[in-house]
Amino acid sequence: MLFTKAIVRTPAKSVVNGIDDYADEGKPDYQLALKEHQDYIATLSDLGITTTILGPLEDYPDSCFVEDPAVVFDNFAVITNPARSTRQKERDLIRPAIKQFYTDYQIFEITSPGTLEGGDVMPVDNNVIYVGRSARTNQAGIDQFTKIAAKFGKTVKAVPVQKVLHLKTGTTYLGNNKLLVAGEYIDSPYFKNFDQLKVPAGEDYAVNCINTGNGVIMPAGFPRVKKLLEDNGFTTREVNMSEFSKIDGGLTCLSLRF
Ligand code: CIR
Repeated sequence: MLFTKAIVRTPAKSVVNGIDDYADEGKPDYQLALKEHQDYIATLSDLGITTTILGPLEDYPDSCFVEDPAVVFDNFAVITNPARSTRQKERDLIRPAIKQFYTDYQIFEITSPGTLEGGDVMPVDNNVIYVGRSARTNQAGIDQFTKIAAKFGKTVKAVPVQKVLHLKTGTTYLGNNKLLVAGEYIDSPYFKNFDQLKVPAGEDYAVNCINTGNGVIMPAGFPRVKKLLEDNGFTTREVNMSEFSKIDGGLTCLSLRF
């Protein structure tokens, strides 16, 4: 197992108004989003992960994407500073959940003018963390995060994010030096030392998946990525993500995992 615990937040009815900067697939259906979210939790639980479920927040349409307002590690957590005004307060609303698992001495914060969202943070092995410099995460945020991570012996490497929302919208670390890459990260010099598993064009959305160590959770409906993962020795579990993908949400954004 690569992690044993997860925190998720039930989508609110307002999820239909989540930020949609990229997808252009219409608005999500709330009931179906709820069903997909329940299936997501059931899949985590089937794979042996203990999940804490937080209540919906009607005033915050994107608050089910708990990966963005915090970043969690074994021995410390960072409350981030989401860039978009409608998501800013999520940092205060995730804090009580983080406090259930970490002492005050283990909790750090990104503050303005720094912005950083968890979707841009991709830990790999050997205490290295890649952080995307994106529309949501700025250099000041990366600098603050770098100092916090250094206290715990971790090195940050910044990577530009040009065509997608977050770094992890374009790449997922699977462990054992294997990196699933799509779009702008295929053959990227930033990741030249990894064994790249290249996502075929047209299936980019499925690059965002979760290796639990006990099976890879991936979005349903991407047969070529499923085969790529299985050919590389991973077992896969599919979850429907149709409604979250309409508001630029991927599988990882729906949980904090530690
Ligand atoms: C947003 O634009 O902030 C949300 N609609 C989607 C957030 C996705 N989060 C992630 O990839 N970590």
